[in-house]
Amino acid sequence: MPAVPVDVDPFGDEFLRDPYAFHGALRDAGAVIWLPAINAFGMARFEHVSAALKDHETFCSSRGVGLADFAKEEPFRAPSLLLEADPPLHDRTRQLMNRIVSPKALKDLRPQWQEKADRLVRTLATGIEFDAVTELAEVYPMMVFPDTIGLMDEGRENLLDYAAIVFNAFGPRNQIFEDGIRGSEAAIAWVDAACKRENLKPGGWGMAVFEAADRAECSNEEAERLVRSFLTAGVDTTVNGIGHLVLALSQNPDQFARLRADPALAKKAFEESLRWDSTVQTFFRVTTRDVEIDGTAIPQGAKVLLFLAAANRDPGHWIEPERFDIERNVSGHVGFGFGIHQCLGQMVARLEGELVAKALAQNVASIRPLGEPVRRLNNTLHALASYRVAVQPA
Ligand code: OVV
Repeated sequence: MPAVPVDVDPFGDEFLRDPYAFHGALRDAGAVIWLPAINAFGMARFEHVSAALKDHETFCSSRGVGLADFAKEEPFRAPSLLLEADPPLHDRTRQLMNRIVSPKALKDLRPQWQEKADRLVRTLATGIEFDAVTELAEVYPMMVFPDTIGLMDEGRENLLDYAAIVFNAFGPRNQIFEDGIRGSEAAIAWVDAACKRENLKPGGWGMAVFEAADRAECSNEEAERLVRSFLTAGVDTTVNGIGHLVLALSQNPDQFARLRADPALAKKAFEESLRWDSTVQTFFRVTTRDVEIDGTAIPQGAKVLLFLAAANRDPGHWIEPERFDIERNVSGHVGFGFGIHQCLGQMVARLEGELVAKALAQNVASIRPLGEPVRRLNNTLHALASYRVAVQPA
């Protein structure tokens, strides 16, 4: 059976502005769909998205996890040694990085990160209103993450621009990509410099990668590129994760009341916000062989777009998936992916999200939307530009 064609452009403005309006049609069309707009296959049901993520031998990453097929096209930048790699390379680099982003490292960071979240949220709560994106979601990760890596102080504001460019580059070379890339040479040059050993502070996660290189766990060139992974994946993701956490809590006062009554639900609240609105909406894989999914053939060497966010709201898997419910069991959600590539920084993101949720629960009596969020269109991220909320301090 051939894949059912679905005539929507998953990187068009209309789709990116409200992807959730289109996901139902994608899931309903079939287990495997054909997307003529981008000449690629797609999967949007939970069962098949999570199965593909788990089967990295059939659905590989080394030919790129964006639309560009590295077997046929020049990558936008030197491929990531984690995200755009398969075993055995991936397993070596991932092991090295896992030792740095360890439970112990996160445990040590918690007290300082908690104090920073508390102070920021308490200050914001004393006003009548604030912008949950520009004054909270974009601020908090920048208060904690660059220092943890040990980044140079000058020019850190380039991180958000750089990440937006790279996440756009996973899609086609559309207007969104072109608009982002214009005038971006400085941000790219800054990131290249920031990844170098001589520009990293001692004691940070960046220098720790070079110390692994000194132990011959990787080359110095590989170390630079692994540090680049921290810089690319570590900021815009948590910015928008936290943004959508606040969006969800403010639009669902009953859930915020539950959280206020039991701040220990903070961790679950952030996890549910990631299921409910998944920051990384999509990633591609490439088939390493002819494969049949639910009776539909996908040939070897095909790009397959995995709709993570659609899987996370699949009514075939979740009860009332549109409902934001912080007490829901969200285990198995694919907001951080699944399998060997599952987010390296998930503990970092969870810690940031939990601490912001907890700070809101303890310091804010009410938080309500002042209108709709303003979106920033990105080919991969569900991103926010601005979201004003009214607050009362606790
Ligand atoms: C998950 C992710 C997104 C973007 C870049 C990277 C990883 C990387 O490894 O560079």
